[in-house]
Amino acid sequence: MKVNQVELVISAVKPEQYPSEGLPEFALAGRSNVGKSSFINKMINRKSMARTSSKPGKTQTLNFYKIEESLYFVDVPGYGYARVSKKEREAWGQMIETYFTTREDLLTVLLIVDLRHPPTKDDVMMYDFLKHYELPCLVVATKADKIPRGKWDKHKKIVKETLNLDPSDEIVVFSSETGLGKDEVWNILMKASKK
Ligand SMILES: Nc1nc2c(ncn2[C@@H]2O[C@H](COP(=O)(O)OP(=O)(O)OP(=O)(O)O)[C@@H](O)[C@H]2O)c(=O)[nH]1
Ligand SMILES: [Mg+2]
Repeated sequence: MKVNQVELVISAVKPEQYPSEGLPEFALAGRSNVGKSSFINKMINRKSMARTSSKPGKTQTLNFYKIEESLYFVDVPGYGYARVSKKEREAWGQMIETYFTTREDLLTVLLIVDLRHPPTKDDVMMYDFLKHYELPCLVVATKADKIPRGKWDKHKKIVKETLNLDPSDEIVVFSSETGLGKDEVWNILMKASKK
C-alpha cells in the first residue's frame, strides 16, 4: 500500500478516548525498545511520525494513527522495561488489558519481537495472552538487518518454537532499516481488513 496520508488522531489512556469511526485497527505489541514505533514509521514511509528513541519507554499512551482514512495503527507502550515503578506497571497492564480485551475494531495484533534473540518470557506471556483472548496475531521479527541473511531462517525457527506459534499465525522477518518484509506485512493486513 502506498501511504500518503497519516494523522495522529489521539493519544488515549481510556476507552472513552478511542476513535469511534469503526475503521479496522491493527495494534502493535512488544517489549520496550524492540522497534514498534520504528515499524509503524517504515510501514507508512515516515521518518519520525511515531516517536522513537534509543531509550526504552518512549511510548506511554495508546497512539492512534489513521492511515489513508481507511485503517488505524495503534502504537502501544512496550513491556519489560525494568525501570518503571510497580504502580506504573499496573497502570500499563490495566490500560493494555482493557484495550486488547474490549476493542471491537481491533482486527489483528502485530507482536513485534527481535529476530536476533529468542523471545523473552514477557514475549511468551504476551503471545499466550493474545491467544487466550482469541485475538488474531501476526508475529513480526524485526531488526533482521542486524544479523546476516544466512541466519534469518534459523532465528525465525527459534522464534516460532519459543513462542510455540500456532500454525495458523503468520510470522514475517522484518527490518525497519531496510524495509525488508514491508510488502508482505501490508499484504497480510489488507487481506485481514477485507475479511
Ligand atoms: N538496525 C535496526 N534498528 C532498529 C530497527 N527497529 C528499531 N530500531 C532501533 O531500535 C530503537 C528502539 O526503537 P523504537 O521504535 O523506539 O522502539 P519501541 O518498541 O517503539 O520502544 P518503546 O516505545 O520504548 O516501547 C531505536 O534506536 C531504533 O532506531 C530495525 O529494524 N533495525
Ligand atoms: Mg515506541
